[in-house]
Amino acid sequence: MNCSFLSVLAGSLRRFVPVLLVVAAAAFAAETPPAARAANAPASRPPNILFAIADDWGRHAGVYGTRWVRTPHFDRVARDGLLFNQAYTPNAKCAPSRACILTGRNPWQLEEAANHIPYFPAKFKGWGEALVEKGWFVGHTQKGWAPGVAHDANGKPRALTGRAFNARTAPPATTGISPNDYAANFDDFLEQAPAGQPWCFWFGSVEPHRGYEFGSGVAKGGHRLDEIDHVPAYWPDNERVRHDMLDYAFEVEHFDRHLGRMLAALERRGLLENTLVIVTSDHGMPFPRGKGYAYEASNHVPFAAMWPAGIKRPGRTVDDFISFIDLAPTFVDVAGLAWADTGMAPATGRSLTGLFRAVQGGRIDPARDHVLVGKERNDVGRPGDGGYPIRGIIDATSLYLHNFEPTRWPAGNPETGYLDTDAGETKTVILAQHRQNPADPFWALCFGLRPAEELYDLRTDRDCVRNLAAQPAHTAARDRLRERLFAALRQQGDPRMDGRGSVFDGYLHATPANVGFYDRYMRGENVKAGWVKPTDFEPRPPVPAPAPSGTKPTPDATLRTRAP
Ligand SMILES: [Ca+2]
Repeated sequence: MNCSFLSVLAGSLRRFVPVLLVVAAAAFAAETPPAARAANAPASRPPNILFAIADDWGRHAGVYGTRWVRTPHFDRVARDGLLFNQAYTPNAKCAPSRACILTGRNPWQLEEAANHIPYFPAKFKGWGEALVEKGWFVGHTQKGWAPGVAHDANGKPRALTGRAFNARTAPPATTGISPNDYAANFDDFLEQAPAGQPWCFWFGSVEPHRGYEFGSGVAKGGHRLDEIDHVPAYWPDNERVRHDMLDYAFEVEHFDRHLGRMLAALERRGLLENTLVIVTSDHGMPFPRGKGYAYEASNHVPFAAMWPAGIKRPGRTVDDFISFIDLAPTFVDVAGLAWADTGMAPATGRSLTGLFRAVQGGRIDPARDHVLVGKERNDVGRPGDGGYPIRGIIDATSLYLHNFEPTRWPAGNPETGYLDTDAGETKTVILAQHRQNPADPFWALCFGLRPAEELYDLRTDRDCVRNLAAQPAHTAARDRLRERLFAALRQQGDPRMDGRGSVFDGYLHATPANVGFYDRYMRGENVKAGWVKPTDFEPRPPVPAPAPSGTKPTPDATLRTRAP
């Protein structure tokens, strides 16, 4: 055997072995049930877990190419771990998004917890509770699962994300930023973590949730209005909107700075090597047509994972589609637990550990080629506390949405201030423009009625403003996506698929003062909504503006009867 043969052989192996490992990892992830996976988990000590979740942070980070939001610490987690390009929450609102994270189930599989501000059903255990039962030290700072009420079957408050660590405060940089000194509270948590016991900490910032201090991004963050390279096509591009975006950026940077301090604390204590750090956000930015809707800007989230002892070949970028329902199986998996022993309802998501152990980037597991999204009632503000039910599917080329009640207002009724969209400068600008010019296209894009079906080409239309669903050239693609979506929903027991969809509207909102908001307001009662401005309320229902080009309502009555 000569040297040249050896080097050829070695070269062949180098090319071939990664392929084998990838195929093995994909097959492992796709076919191995959770119980068997736990048996295969490394025998060594499970990692600690730091789960950092921002509130309303869209997919804006330096490592994604965003110039106007600076996130050196998120970028570091991605660089020293994995950057996920296609991570989605199933539902772009705080409480349902976090319910999916905790349970591994989609919103339509969570009864009341599909809604925002619900009574979280006692029957659905989360991984935070499961880890405590298995001897983990679990804590959180600020926002865990929220907002809503979570009691056990005996009416006792549940600790879905462990003990609260909120004692430390620091003067905030703006009036919109929390005084919680998140990183100092993490230090307290680490001080109290018993030696030899695995721990899990949930860092739930309330940034960049609104409100913002107007102009703070420029005045205090050192940003410039011309840093923004793209104002989404559904907002007017003017100084007020750009300020609003930079004020959001400044709050993202606050979250990122605390993340940096937490990483430094782990390094100081020699804990970084065997800690799984996952950094993400519950959903997209709190602007019109972002949070609370079901577009790219709503559900597509930043996501990076670092774990020096457990992630192979750090620095990879993963293009597989992953969903928040994959997080619960991941945490149970790395903890070395069998799902069946956790007492949690069956998960729909799948552990990400196969991707951690893979060796290449890009597309890894062929089965991870799409995600499902869907919502029911977010905020109140429609007759009878009705929601705006949507289901959707996203793959590498398309986003398809099915709107089950297209006669309802997607962001909530105009007369009650579009309650699904938090108050803010961009909302104020768009509503003011519309009052001056009823044909203003931005109002129609953000607050106007939607057709029953929407289809967007994500390769050319990331802003999702050119609806192709009614165009003859795209009906085959539309029908194929609808069938794939509905087949998956039927398999997952979605009440929308068998005529029981209205059950979600009937679940009681957990803030008694807001129950029946729309009907009480219209009867003349002085009902308050602290998250919008009095000027957001329209004096009378606007006449719906003509649908923007390509978004004509689908005149397909059979569709509605097929999909109750
Ligand atoms: Ca949120």
